[in-house]
Amino acid sequence: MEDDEKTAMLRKTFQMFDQGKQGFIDANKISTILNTLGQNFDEIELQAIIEQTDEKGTGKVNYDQFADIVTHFLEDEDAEAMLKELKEAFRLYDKEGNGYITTGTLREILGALDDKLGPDDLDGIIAEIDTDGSGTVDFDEFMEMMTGE
Ligand SMILES: [Ca+2]
Repeated sequence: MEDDEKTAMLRKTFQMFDQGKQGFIDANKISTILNTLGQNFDEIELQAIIEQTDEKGTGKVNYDQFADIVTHFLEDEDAEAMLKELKEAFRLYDKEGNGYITTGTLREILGALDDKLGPDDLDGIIAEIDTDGSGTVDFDEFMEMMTGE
């Protein structure tokens, strides 16, 4: 991610959570935000960084503090690289560029990956992956399948 993109994304996220437009958000919302961003983080490390940043222990952070905290975790290049790989893998299966993979295609992929899986096993796995039961797997569902998050 370019720095400009990163800043724009952080601003947007901050504004989304600063619903009262007060210029600060609750520090305890940051773990939810990191989850929303699909960012891996260590809860203890996060708390330590929040405490460092929110020196007075107000439980709130302004945008600059928020950006510092989140950027600390976004610097995890491994996670970024993984997301890129996942997107490429998804594109490979989503040959027509529909933005989803049908569960039929997924069934073929899983069957090819593990020939010990029977039809019932595949049904169970697919029901777990296609969490909204739409009969298609979008990128979010695909990512969940691949990362277990
Ligand atoms: Ca779905």
